[in-house]
Amino acid sequence: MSTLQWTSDDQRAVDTARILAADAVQKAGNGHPGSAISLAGVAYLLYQKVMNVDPLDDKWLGRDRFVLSSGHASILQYCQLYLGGLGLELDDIMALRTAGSLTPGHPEYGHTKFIECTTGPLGAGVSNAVGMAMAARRQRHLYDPDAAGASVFDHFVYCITGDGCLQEGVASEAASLAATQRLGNLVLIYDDNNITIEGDTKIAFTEDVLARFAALGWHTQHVAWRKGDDKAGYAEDIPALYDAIVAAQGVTDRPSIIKLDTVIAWPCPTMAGSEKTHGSALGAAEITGLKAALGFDDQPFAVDEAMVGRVRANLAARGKAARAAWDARYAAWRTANADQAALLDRVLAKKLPDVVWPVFDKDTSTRAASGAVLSALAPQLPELWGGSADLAGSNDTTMKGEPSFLPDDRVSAEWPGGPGGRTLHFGIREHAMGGILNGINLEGLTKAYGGTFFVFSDYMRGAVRLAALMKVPSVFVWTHDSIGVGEDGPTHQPVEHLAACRAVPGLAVVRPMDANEVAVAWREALTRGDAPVGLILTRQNVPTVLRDGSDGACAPADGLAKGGYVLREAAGGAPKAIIIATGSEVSITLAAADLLEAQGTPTRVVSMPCQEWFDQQPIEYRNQVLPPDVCARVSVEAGIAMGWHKYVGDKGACVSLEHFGASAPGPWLFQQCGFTPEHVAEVVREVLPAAG
Ligand SMILES: Cc1ncc(C[n+]2csc(CCOP(=O)(O)OP(=O)(O)O)c2C)c(N)n1
Ligand SMILES: [Mg+2]
Repeated sequence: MSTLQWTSDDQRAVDTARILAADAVQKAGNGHPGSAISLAGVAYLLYQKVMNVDPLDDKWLGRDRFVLSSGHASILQYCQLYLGGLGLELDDIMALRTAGSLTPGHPEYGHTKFIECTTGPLGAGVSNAVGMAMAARRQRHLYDPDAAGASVFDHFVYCITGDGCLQEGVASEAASLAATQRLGNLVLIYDDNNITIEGDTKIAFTEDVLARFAALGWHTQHVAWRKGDDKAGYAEDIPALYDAIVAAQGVTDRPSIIKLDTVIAWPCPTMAGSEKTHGSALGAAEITGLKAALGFDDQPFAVDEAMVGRVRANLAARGKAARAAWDARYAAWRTANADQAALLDRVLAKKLPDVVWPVFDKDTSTRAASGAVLSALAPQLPELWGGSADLAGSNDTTMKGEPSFLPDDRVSAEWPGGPGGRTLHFGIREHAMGGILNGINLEGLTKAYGGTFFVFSDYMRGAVRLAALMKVPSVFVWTHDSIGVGEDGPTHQPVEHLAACRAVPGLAVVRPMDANEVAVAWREALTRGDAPVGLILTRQNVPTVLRDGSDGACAPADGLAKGGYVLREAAGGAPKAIIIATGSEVSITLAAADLLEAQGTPTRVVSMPCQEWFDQQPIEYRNQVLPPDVCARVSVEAGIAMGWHKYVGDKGACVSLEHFGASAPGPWLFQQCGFTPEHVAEVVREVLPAAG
């Protein structure tokens, strides 16, 4: 027998959520009412009976997390935020999908309170939820290492997905890793309604989803509200679902999936089960029928406010009790764990301690420098953790000597560790890695980075874009950043990737020129905290330039923080030409400037590791670095020129790479493709006459 208490108010609230979904979409003239109507009971059950939620504090550390991976059904979540008194009112529901409303077409993190994650690109939410579940485990081990039994840092992550999410590769990638990681705090509810936009899923999706998840290593349950294809026998058995959720909570060595067979838009009188309800308003007649079936007046937004008040009061009381119990445990935890409490306060304040940053004087690849920085940070920033998509050695993402984040039975001789470890192993799953990093960083009590070859940033682009949209400070470590990769050839040599990444609004693309710029790049990535950062690093060694203030030395690497800076001034201080370069091309550019200087052309070299940060500087600074009257400007970057013209101007030129690379030694390719001091100097000489 289920222990679920379910009153007539509960049922009325669920039915209210259904008619609100129908009315809101009808008023907007567009939207996704179907699964919002049929899943109203599921969402209500989670918010009102299952999850720990404090309506007074959307940032409560003890809260359970909810991710609506089927983001198109945003009105499903908005109705629960309204019914629960979680920051939305009826006016917000009425303003669905209108400009400036708190109820945009898909849930947006940072815009609407109690939305934990921006969703909409199908499958991504599953990877975010997996990341949150991983973060919860590490947070517990980091902040409450001695916890025996429950910790204040424990919480569950609940995720609703549909057919769409589970067709997407990213969900499978993440689900596979979730099982390997034995994420007992993750519960996925799969709305198996056999419907996507093109209709019956049998045309494209015929696998046994539960068998797949069982094979991955998940705990699986099946709750059949629909009996086969028979809509007539449909029974929305909320207690059965509740019991399955309770059972899922009890399974702590594996993530849980509950396959819930539903009929989309049930109980609409004629359209239930139809794909037409997925993404269009139902029409007045159908809504009249729905309201009649549910016993509502035939008026838009006919809400029983007294009932809503009681439902809100229930959730408030439940939240208050949960909060009070948690607050007492939290206070005890703070007393018993003063160091961890200080760490938590610092991390919540988004501050770094006084970090000792490494200083480099030997030539090295920028990826190796990044690895050295991470190892230096390991003891200083306990909140920092990360790993790679099976390229740890290549990406230099491992902090030396740190344990792996693995269940006890998954550690290997090569990778010792445990459930509270620090080195992440994403496997070869770049897209899921991106989503998981976002999920971890959304949880907010640790900072996570992840690496792969830069060329495979394509595979994770969806997650990178969502990180930028959410302003989540994930750090993407992308090594092997150009034709300098060499013999692996064009499949592994990024060409258009710098431009492609710079095209993502809000993503900072940082390509340091040497080891000391790498250290500053990490400092900036970890201190800014309001946007994702891609660190673009070389495979091959590059010179570590002298910055000791001596004659002819380069400027301090701190200039990287401004995105671009005068690395070496022209002799005499009045440049006739400016060469702007990034990463491994900067040292070539310095040599080119030497040639030009020797021939009597005073040449300034600008290191521009991050266009985005440079563009944020005041115009006075930008004009100092790139004086408008010096028009002989050349950019040098081993990638397509797209994006450089705004810096070099009409009279300038770009030394770039407009075609794929080839399988050959990196130095040979640099030579062949014109990335030599001689060629760069020649291009500068070509632009000099026209530039005046
Ligand atoms: C990555 C991605 N591809 C395509 C879409 C467009 N799209 C939105 S919903 C949807 C169908 C989703 O079906 P399902 O998850 O079963 O939702 P239901 O119709 O049952 O509500 C599609 C293709 C998307 N949002 N994201
Ligand atoms: Mg569906």
